[in-house]
Amino acid sequence: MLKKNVETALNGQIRVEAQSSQIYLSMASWAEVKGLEGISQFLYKHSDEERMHMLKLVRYVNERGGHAVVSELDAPETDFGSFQNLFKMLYEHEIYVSECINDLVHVTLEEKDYATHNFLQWYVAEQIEEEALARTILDKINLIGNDKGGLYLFDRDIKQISADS
Ligand code: OFO
Repeated sequence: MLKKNVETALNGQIRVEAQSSQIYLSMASWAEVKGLEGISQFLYKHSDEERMHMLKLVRYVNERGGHAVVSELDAPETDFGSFQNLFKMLYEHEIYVSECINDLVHVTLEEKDYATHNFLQWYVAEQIEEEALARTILDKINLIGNDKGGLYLFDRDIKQISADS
């Protein structure tokens, strides 16, 4: 049975993952409208992955005798300015998510809930990967600068990244 504190913290993370999914969906839609096909494909997939992260938490909370709560979300932005800015926002958002996961892990240690602590290790590992991927993307973006041909290749590359992952 989950302790109340842990259940509340997990429900908070359910909201964070749901919000992440919405933000990336909005980014995907923006990129699609701008004709950035590869980028939008990558972001649609990323949005689905966040929903999967959310669902995994929902199932866990309920399985442990808690009640996973679906809460209201903030409307994400609809205009991301440039694809460079979009990926900067994505990276910053992933750092924020990692901090949320760390706080959550901290609660499980305080409450001596080692089962939940163990369950959360998957998220800890996932965040390492997501941050690394976002950093790689930002490095690529810095390399191409404002070169149009570079953007074409980047869009193609990122399509490949999303097909491989
Ligand atoms: Fe990209 O964040 Fe979920 O965990």
